[in-house]
Amino acid sequence: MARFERLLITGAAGRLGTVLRRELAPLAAHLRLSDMAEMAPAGEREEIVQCDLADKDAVMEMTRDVDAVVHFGGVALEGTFDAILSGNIVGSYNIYEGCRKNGVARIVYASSNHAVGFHPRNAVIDATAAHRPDSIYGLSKCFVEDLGRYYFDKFGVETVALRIGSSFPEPMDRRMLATWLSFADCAELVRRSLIASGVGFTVSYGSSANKEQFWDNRHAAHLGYEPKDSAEGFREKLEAETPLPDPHDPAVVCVGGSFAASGHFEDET
Ligand code: NAI
Ligand code: 15L
Repeated sequence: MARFERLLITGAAGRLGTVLRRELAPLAAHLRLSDMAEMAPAGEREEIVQCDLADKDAVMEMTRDVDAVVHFGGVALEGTFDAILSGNIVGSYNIYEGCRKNGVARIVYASSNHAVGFHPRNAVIDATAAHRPDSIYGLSKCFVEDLGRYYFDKFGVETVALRIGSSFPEPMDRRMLATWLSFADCAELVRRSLIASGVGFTVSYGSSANKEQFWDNRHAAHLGYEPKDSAEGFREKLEAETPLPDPHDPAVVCVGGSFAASGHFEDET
């Protein structure tokens, strides 16, 4: 049975947005789907809003009459400061303002492991770990997490910030043996983040039930998320395909992998 009258999903044309469009449909009487890219046409009980998150007026309108926002839109990789400023920082500010002014109760935000990407993997961090962004992209995730904290403390708008590891059809390298989040587990984590009561401001890591883990998710136990998949079944294949890495390489030492090891994006382009 639908628990929400209307849910807004941003980034609905993207990799994870496409999964969530399908998987969250039973939760809501209406899904409002937004992206600046073109999407498959609206099905029954769907509404399409094609706009740039940096367009304040469009976002204000789009957040009207929704119960909760699943905010997955934005630049999903390292990029230029201007692109990240517009898509992630201005865009997310517009979402939070729209929610505050339109009385939206909760935002489930796609943060990233890159908000804490400079922590060493062997430290097994939890949700209280300090921000240690590994990129301008990671910095934008730190900003939006703090935006969520601020909007809850001051205005009571709830946030679940999901520090997603690596959500792809399957793990693609050795690091993802720890960071992989299957699409099914990702959808379940978002579903739990939407329906759990009294989340306030919660940070949850997002990975499947992988044998290897870089983080301890006990502070998000109240969400009731129980991952079902595991990267372990891919280990043999991945280890056979990829050479043993240099254990001192920052890409191996740090949670954020190659994001931590690479230089400043704008110097390299
Ligand atoms: P994606 O790139 O496939 O989807 C992002 C969507 O946002 C795209 O459809 C894009 O058109 C849209 N978008 C970008 N800038 C926009 C703007 N200014 N206005 C409106 N729409 C805009 O990426 P993916 O993998 O689906 O990721 C979704 C979210 O999850 C992103 O916020 C990403 O940072 C986050 N995430 C994803 C991880 C993964 O492993 N897939 C890991 C950690 C975080
Ligand atoms: C992310 O935040 C990115 O959106 C995704 O493309 C992957 O790079 C992922 O992190 C990761 O760390 O594997």
